[in-house]
Amino acid sequence: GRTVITFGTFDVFHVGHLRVIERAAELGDRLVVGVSADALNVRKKGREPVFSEGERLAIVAALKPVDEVFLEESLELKRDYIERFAADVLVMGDDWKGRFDELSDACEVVYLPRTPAISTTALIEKISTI
Ligand code: C2G
Repeated sequence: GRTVITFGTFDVFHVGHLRVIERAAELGDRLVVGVSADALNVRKKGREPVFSEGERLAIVAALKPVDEVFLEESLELKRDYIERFAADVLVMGDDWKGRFDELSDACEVVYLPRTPAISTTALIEKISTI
């Protein structure tokens, strides 16, 4: 069977996250999802996610299209994760377009279009102005 791997923070889980996971799952037989660690988010975005890594892992693991989850500790470890899970396809949203092309010797690399007009940042803003 074909194993698909994808990565994300999936903070304040929303329908854009759901859609990319559903579309990733359709590209293979088994979907593995790397959920980025709290420390990785602090390094990358300068703030803690709203939901902890344990909470975000639990939410993503409970989704029907998801077969396995793990904690993504570093953006630089994609090649190791691809090997560890024997992934045939890496899927990322097209906000990452081109960024992982150097991994195409290890597996197929696919960028899917983002769901328009929804983001964690916009949700936080919307909620905070209610
Ligand atoms: N996404 C989407 N549509 C949206 C919002 C997000 O398709 N409206 C997708 C993103 O393109 C990504 C996934 O949902 O593929 C997770 O998004 P984020 O949680 O923002 O993930 P990010 O912090 O970009 O991931 O190795 C990558 C890291 O884990 C970072």
